This record gives sequence, structure tokens and C-alpha cells, in this order.
Amino acid sequence: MLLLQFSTSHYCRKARLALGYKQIDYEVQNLNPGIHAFKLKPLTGLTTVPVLLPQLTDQPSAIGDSTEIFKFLEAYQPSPPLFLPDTQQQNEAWMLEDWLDESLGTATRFVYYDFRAGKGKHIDPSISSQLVIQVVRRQYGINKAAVYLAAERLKRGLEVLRCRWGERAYLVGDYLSVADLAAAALLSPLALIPQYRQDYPWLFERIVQIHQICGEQLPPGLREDKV
Ligand SMILES: N[C@@H](CCC(=O)N[C@@H](CS)C(=O)NCC(=O)O)C(=O)O
Repeated sequence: MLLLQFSTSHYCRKARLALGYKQIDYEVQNLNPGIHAFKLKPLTGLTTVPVLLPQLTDQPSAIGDSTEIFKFLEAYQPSPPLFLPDTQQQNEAWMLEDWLDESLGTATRFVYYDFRAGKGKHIDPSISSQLVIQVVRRQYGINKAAVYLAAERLKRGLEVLRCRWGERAYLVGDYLSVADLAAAALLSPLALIPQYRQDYPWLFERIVQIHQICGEQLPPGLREDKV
């Protein structure tokens, strides 16, 4: 299988966590932001990564969107399961996964790119990196007012997650689910922001644990080399 990705995308990390959890061999191809759309649009009709190319007979040629990749991987290789045995709990896990994708994942993007352009500029002050950050800020309309709202949304969301993850190992039920993988990936960029590290230590403990379960390299900020 081949995963088309941006190396720094938290949605691509989400797909890699699932591939790792399922212990599926795959390769990655890092696309260049800007020209990625020319490659992706004919494959999926979308311009976003991740896109998984199964490269298998009798399987779809391309799967776009991290949630669709979860569904494909579960059907392709049911063990170890990513879906919960109880239907009601699985529905709850999907609801959290969708909320993380559509709300907290995008709020994280706003807060993260705002940090990288301001107080976190020292992480990579190179012209090329700062240019990418500015392009992303413009593409998503990341400005002061929007960042404030995103930070407030994250605060409320993290309180919801604390009530679950703070008390027990998994967000829903007794097993790892799509909700845990989504949270571990989509909140991982916050690991580079000192204020979040200070305020939510339990969050980063869980993110590390889930990456270890999935055999995925830790995100920047949580690696030993601190990169
Ligand atoms: N809902 C999508 C979101 C993916 C997404 O937002 N990907 C971003 C990178 S983090 C992207 O490809 N942006 C480029 C674009 O929109 O053209 C998923 O879960 O796969």
C-alpha cells in the first residue's frame, strides 16, 4: 500500500496510526503542498491528503479522507479490531471521531499555525518554513479572531476529553477505537506549544501511549530529540 501524504499533516498521522495498529506494511509518498491537488483530484475528486492507494487487485484504487481509510482498513484486515464490538459504543466512537475531525482537528490547526508564526517561530525560522506557514494561514483564514475562537473551542473540547481519558484508558468502552486514534493524531501538534504541555499533561501521556501501541514515531515535541 502507498500513503500519499504531507509529512507534517496531523490527518495523515491519523491514517498512519491505523496502518500501524493493523501492522500493515506500507510506503509513504510525501507530496509538495501547492501542486498536490494536480495529483490528488483525478484520484479521489478531493484535494486533501491522506490518500491511500491499496495497490491490490479487487480493491479500490484510491481512498481519500482519513475516516474512509479507517473504514477500508477495518474491512480489509479486521484483526486487530479498530471497531468496538458493541454497536452503540461504536456509534459513540464515530461521533467523537467526527467531532475530532471537523472541530478539534481544525481548531488545532489554527492554534498551531498561529503559534508557529509567532512565539514558536524559533522552531523553524527558515524562509521556506515561514512561507508555508503564511500560505496555510491564508488558505484557512487563520487570523487573530479566528484563533481566539479556535482556542476557546479547544478548551471546551479538552475538558470533554479529560473527563474520559483522564479517568480511563480509552475514550469509549474498554478497547482502543477510532476515537482514540483521531484524538491522538489530531491533537498532537499541540505538543510543541509549552502552554498546552503545562496545562494538559494527561493529554500528552495518552498521545504517547497510543503512538506506542500503533508503533508510530512520536510527534515533534514528544520525541527524545525534541524535534
Ligand atoms: N477530513 C479530511 C481532512 C484532511 C485535511 O484537511 N488535509 C489537509 C492537510 S492537514 C490538506 O490536504 N490540505 C490541502 C488542501 O486542502 O488542498 C481527512 O480526514 O482526511
